[in-house]
Amino acid sequence: NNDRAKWFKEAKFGMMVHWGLYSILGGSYNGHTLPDSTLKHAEGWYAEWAQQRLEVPAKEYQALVKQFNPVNFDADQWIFEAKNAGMKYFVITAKHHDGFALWDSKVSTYDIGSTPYKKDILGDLAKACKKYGVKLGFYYSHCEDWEHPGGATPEWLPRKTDAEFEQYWTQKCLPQISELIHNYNPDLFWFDTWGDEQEKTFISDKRRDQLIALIRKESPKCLINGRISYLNPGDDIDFLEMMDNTYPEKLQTRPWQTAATMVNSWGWHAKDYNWKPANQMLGYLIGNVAKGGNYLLNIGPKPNGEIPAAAIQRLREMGGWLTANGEA
Ligand code: JFZ
Repeated sequence: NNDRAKWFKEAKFGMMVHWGLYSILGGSYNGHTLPDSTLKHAEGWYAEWAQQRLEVPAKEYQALVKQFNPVNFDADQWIFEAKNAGMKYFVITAKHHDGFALWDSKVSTYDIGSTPYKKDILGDLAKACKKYGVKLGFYYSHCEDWEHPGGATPEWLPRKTDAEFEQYWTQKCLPQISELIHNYNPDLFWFDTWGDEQEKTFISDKRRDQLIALIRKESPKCLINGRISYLNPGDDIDFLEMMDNTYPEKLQTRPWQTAATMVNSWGWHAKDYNWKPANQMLGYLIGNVAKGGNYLLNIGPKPNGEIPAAAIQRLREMGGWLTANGEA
């Protein structure tokens, strides 16, 4: 369906947000900070991987729900900054690999309803998106889930059986996708796989098509990204996803985008000072747009709900340039 993706092709520039329990840790745990070569798996900067890479015991990690209290969260301000930067869509981690649901989920207590905050974060964001004319998307980790006993885990941990994964799939993944559609009517789902061994079997063509069919039935307008099955996205997805921070040289035939970071990490990392200058990121945006693609630029808000000042500054610099050049 070419019509469905029309807005996406015209949108060019979007905001991604990684925000969840990992934001509380900010890339550090128990005296270790990512990356840390003294730990076996603490490679890379991705703070949203802290539970696994910094070896946080599951019980202790999951107890972070009692600390998630973003009192300074202001949905209107977030979406205002996105709009002001020239962004036309917004994609937030409804559920990342840790399995925590950023909304009040009926099928899991590992959710916003168990936090002291409790408020309807995704509802407030949906409202603000409507107000500013910004499309709403949800990142949902459909393969990895480190809370459900059947969800996929990193390759160095014991592998779940297919029957166990099926439990996760039918008890948590599919019902939560339905919930997100019915509660918030999103314009897009951003699924995440990267072609590892588990994806090949857990996200079989059959499960991929089952998930696509569910979304098509419940929300015909909703876009689905190619990373629903990195190795085998099939013909029914709406756009391709490049590798993270990767900018293709060639023109693509299908709509596509690059998701990218302002620093090294996606989730908030208090010691990741590797900010890319605004003009460098404008270069990536322009390069992608010249080849018919989009640029989905990520922000990692702090646990209290604030967008880091360095990110705000860059958003405003980019928006200022786009406005001055008649592009926003
Ligand atoms: C995944 C996640 O593991 C990560 O935490 C973040 O959410 C990012 C946007 O997506 O990481 C990936 C996925 C795919 C590739 C690299 C990192 N890839 O294909 O190169």
